[in-house]
Amino acid sequence: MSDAKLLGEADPSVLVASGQVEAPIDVDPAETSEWLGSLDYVAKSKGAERVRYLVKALENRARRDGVEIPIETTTPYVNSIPASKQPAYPGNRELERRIKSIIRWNAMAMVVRANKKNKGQGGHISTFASSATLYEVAFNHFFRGRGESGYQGDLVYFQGHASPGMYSRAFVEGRLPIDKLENFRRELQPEGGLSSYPHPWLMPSFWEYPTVSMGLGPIMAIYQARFNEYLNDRSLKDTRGRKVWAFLGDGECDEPETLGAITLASREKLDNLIFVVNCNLQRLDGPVRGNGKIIQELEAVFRGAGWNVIKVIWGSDWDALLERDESGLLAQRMTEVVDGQYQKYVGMTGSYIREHFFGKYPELLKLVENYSDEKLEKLNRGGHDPEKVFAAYKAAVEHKGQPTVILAKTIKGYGLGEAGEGRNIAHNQKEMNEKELLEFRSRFGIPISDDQVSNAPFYKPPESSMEIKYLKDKRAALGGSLPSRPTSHPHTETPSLEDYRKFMGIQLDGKSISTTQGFVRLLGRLVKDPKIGSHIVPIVPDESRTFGMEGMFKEIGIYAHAGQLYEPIDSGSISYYKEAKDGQILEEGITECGSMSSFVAAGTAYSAHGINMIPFYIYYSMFGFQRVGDSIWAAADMRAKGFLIGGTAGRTTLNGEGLQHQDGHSHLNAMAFPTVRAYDPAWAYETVVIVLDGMRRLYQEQETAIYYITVHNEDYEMPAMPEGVEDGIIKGIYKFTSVEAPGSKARVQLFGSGAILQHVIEAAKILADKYNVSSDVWSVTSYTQLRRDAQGVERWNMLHPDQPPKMSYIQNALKGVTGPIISASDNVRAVGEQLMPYLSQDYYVLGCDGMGRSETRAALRRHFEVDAPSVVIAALYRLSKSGVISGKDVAQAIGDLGYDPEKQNPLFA
Ligand SMILES: Cc1ncc(C[n+]2csc(CCOP(=O)(O)OP(=O)(O)O)c2C)c(N)n1
Ligand SMILES: [Mg+2]
Repeated sequence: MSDAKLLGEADPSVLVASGQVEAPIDVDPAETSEWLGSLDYVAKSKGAERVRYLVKALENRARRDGVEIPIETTTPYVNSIPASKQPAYPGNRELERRIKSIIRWNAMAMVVRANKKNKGQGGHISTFASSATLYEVAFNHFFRGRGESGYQGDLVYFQGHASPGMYSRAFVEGRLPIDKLENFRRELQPEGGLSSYPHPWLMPSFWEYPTVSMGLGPIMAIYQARFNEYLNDRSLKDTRGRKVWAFLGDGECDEPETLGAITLASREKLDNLIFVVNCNLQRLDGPVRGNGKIIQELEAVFRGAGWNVIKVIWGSDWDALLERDESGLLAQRMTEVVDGQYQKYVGMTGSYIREHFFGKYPELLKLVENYSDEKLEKLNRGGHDPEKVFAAYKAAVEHKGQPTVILAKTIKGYGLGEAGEGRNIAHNQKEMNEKELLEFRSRFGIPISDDQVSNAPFYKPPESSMEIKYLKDKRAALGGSLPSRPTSHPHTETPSLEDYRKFMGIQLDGKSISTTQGFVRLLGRLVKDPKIGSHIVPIVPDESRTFGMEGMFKEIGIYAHAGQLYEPIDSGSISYYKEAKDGQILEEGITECGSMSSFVAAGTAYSAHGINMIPFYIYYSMFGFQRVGDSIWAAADMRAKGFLIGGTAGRTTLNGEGLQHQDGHSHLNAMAFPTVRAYDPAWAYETVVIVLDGMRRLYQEQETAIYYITVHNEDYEMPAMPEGVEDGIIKGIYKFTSVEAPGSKARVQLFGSGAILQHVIEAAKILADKYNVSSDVWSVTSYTQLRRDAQGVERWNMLHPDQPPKMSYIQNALKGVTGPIISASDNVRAVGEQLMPYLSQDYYVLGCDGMGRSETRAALRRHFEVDAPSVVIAALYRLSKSGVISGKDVAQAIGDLGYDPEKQNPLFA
């Protein structure tokens, strides 16, 4: 056996990469035994603390003498909690096993039945099959429900693909009727159905956290746990004792979002957070780490990040073997075998396991000489052993000062046998033949007869049964069932526009500022508002100074659970970097995905905690919808409410930063998000109106929406708000001004948005002064809102052809106006073109299609053809189409305005 390459099965470089370190070879066992004997003596006589001290002292001495000692981030491939430290199991193991088997059966039946009825309906059997014990132990002993208030208990992020298991439990608990289970993935059926995955949008009284876009669940859970601390530290809600659990897959850990924020959790000492990683060693296509060990790799990553790591690898069947493993050879063998090989052992005979696993070393063969092949085949994994899982959860919930990750080893498709247990194809398994169903039924002891089994009928024990009584008692004792989401909304009185008139008069009207500054002044006022001030949550990813928000640092402080442990370098300045335990600003550092997760936590505080928190997430608009669009989609699914503020917006207005910063398409992205109401205001008062109206709708009227408002960083004079424009601002358009040309020969309608409205106003003057054309100038605050309204009206008219047609807001606004319409904005043309089908007038749109670049604003606006002369040319051109002006006159104007007709098309420039 003492082959020099004792650990020879895996390539050493792979072992290092996966956090495994090769064991050195013992060249002097007698000497080793002497040292170990001394250590044993100290351990016995003086305890663990002394042992730690001595080992550290030895290590330090060796390092001083130049001995390189590798830093090990992993422990041997055995359970973190040895059998000797395992607490007694408090539940009825037999009853719990029966309940779990029933839940397993119904979860499987739901998918099999759905696919029998409609081939290809989809669904997942194998994920829950592997994680059933992980969930059931938590349901019976740990997860706390919402309690009497409806807003207590734990916050649980269920792994998306395990949804059938959660539905199945809810069915057995009597929370979901059988009709719903029959309609798994058939959500448009009259009786209603069940959504494929956790979607609060589709099942608002059931699901709380959408997790199926992998990676987003874990990062949202981290920020949720931190937000709970924020609420507590700011004395807004007592969240102590509420745990956040995130269940995820081992394959899911390859998503950058999954692990990307784990250091935040340890830095903030989030001991209210528990990750449970179901390490079934497989993802969709095959092994997660065929040539390595995912559990060891994750242990190293989480340990390095400062987490408490609990490995649950081996079931109780292995305890006796490990106890007799005097030489440590079994632990060594467990460590050296790679995951691809472990996957192979699943479903292999006991004799194969004896030969290939234990057979590597004669000592190990001897260890199992009294074990039958059948017994070897049944040696279970830790994640399927309730006692091991219970021990891990108990340690996790009691752990202080660190978040905990539980790495539980399981088998994908556990119990499916031939139908996919541990097979590479397991993930996509959704059908089972009669033989497989029979085996499954018998293995888990479900009382369904042989002739019934092929239909995979649902099974629920009678209400009077021990199983149902036990399961209900357990949940009642833990505060009720979950998942569960309240559908009523708390009510918050919000300020009115009247309350803000004075503020607008003093701080905005007539000031030469940008809409960004206008917004920041508004935010400064809002955080002091007596009605809602303390509920505002400003969130920034290291961009406060970009937006001129640093003045708020001192005023309301940056949230830091630890307070401020240093004297800030700028402590003398009025806007010094003030961190405080009750700080209000969430300064997230450079992480849009993290900031978005905070937005989600704050924006759903109404359903998670029963209080309205009002998030304002302010960021570079370019790094929003296109960068974290999936997180925004999750926010919409979660029915989050709040305000996204896309700062430094406008492809030509953010001029110096160049191509990767200049956003002209976030409004294009935003239009596809049904709950997002997107605005591109030109004037500071428009922002005030949108925000105040939005707050009223969200927190007073209980609407569900996310407001997206782009703000620009160009200074210009902000006019006072004209009379009677509030409704137009909110609906998306209002007439800002008209310019009459003396002896006018024609009239045009000019639409402008954001910073480009100034150029539209200038164009109106040029048209009047030089070309005798009068115009009406409109501020379009939201093409998307106008389009949605018009589309709804059009649809109604189509479906009610025999009734008088309705008019859309835009049609009404433009009733009686004459002349072609020219639209210009700092966005791609498609944003303005949304209105094309709904306008009877001639409509022509200018915009910023193409890559941005660094230049002056003037040069960029000419380049993209949205400056005043561009608007004038477009207006004259459209007038020429109706014969009011000749083509020759337009050509003349192009020359007069210093325009190069052969200039490059900006789209490809
Ligand atoms: C962002 C994202 N990419 C891809 C998928 C498709 N997908 C669903 S499950 C899955 C494999 C999951 O493997 P793992 O995380 O190990 O979970 P398991 O089912 O094994 O517990 C994949 C690729 C997804 N849901 N989300
Ligand atoms: Mg997996």
